[in-house]
Amino acid sequence: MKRLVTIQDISCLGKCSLTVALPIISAMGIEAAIIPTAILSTHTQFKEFTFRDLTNDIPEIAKHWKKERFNFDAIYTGYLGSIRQIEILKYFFKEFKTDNNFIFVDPVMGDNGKLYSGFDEKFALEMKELCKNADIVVPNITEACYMLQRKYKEEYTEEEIKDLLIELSNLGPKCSILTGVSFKKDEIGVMAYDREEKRFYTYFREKIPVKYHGTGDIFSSTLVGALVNNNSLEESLRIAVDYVWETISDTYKEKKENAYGVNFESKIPYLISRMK
Ligand code: PXL
Repeated sequence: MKRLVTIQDISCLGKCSLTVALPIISAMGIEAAIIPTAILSTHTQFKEFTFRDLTNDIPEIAKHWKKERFNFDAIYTGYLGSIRQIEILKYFFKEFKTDNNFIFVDPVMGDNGKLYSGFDEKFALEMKELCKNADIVVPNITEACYMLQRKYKEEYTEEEIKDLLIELSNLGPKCSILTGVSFKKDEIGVMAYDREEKRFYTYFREKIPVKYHGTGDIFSSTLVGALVNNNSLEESLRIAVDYVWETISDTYKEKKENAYGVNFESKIPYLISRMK
């Protein structure tokens, strides 16, 4: 059985980070080892939340795993709570990267042109350093702009998105993927660049006029799972976009706004049907 490790927070309620990564990756038939970076009562989009930092546990866990000679088919990082965690993860990557696995960094920091509560520009530049050590990076446009110190805009041309993708992959990753890309009013999806093949990929679905929290984490968890299961980049992007679309569509039938999280659970049978 394939095994990956995912390193991100536990938001106890709110359907994001580890509470979506674990069920999705498991449903895809992959063992999910975890390193929780922090425990929060909810994610940070609620008015209040508790935050227990687990930074000091990470090196201890890594040390134990190294002693046991555990290895992983992928290393997937998401929401990180501090700059020190980024430093520790650079070390973790060196220790656990092999010729047969890949490092997948989702630089979770913000959306809609703004950073989430608790992050600043300095953190974004440190996250950029972590991305230099990745094989695949998956920012949304906001996160890409903060890392590349570009001004965020509401609309982009295809050439501008291609420029962002090339700049991201020139940091180091073989593959850069931008989420939340839209060139037409009624379509939204992803665009990716494979630096070695010098190829761009796009995949769009019809836009559902609502934004739910946690869909970025669902997208990344599904994408990393599809790649670990040996799907091509092109097919993995389709599986991840389609699954996210299904979850949004299902949620939209029952709640149109102020929704925290999507009905990803009811669409797990659909996700399984997409596995070979
Ligand atoms: O979904 C991204 C995410 C993950 N974890 C925490 C968050 C957020 C976004 O706000 O606050 C704790």
